[in-house]
Amino acid sequence: MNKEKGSYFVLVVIIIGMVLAGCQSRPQGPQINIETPWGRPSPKIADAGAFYMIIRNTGSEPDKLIGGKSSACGMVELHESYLTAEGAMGMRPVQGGVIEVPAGGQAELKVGGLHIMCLKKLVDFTPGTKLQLALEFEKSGEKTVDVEIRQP
Ligand SMILES: [Cu+2]
Repeated sequence: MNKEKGSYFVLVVIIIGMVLAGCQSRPQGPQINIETPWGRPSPKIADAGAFYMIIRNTGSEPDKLIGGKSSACGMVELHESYLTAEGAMGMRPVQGGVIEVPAGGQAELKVGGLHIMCLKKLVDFTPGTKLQLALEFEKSGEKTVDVEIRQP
């Protein structure tokens, strides 16, 4: 490639890059991605288990997690942890019944905080296995993820 052709080539690459960058502007509406869904191991006899994950929204509008279901759980609830009047750690269904996922932000579901509660467990939570969990979002609809059972 001679020098003139070389600079022409660079210019074309820059223009293509600019066009592609333009396409990557924020998508309209919410854009939900679920990262590292996991749950702690426990035997089937333990009645409840919790699922944790990061729910990221790269879209231009907020969304809300409104519920979930799994064949591994008789019932799924959205929970938050809180400090009881006695100073102990308790948990309860989230107030308002939803978990907000802000536009361009995230909801972090973690040990000691927000989590998805698997009640009336139907299976062993064996380390290394993956459980299907369907999450229901107000605007984005249903998103199914594989929850990995592992140590924290
Ligand atoms: Cu809970």
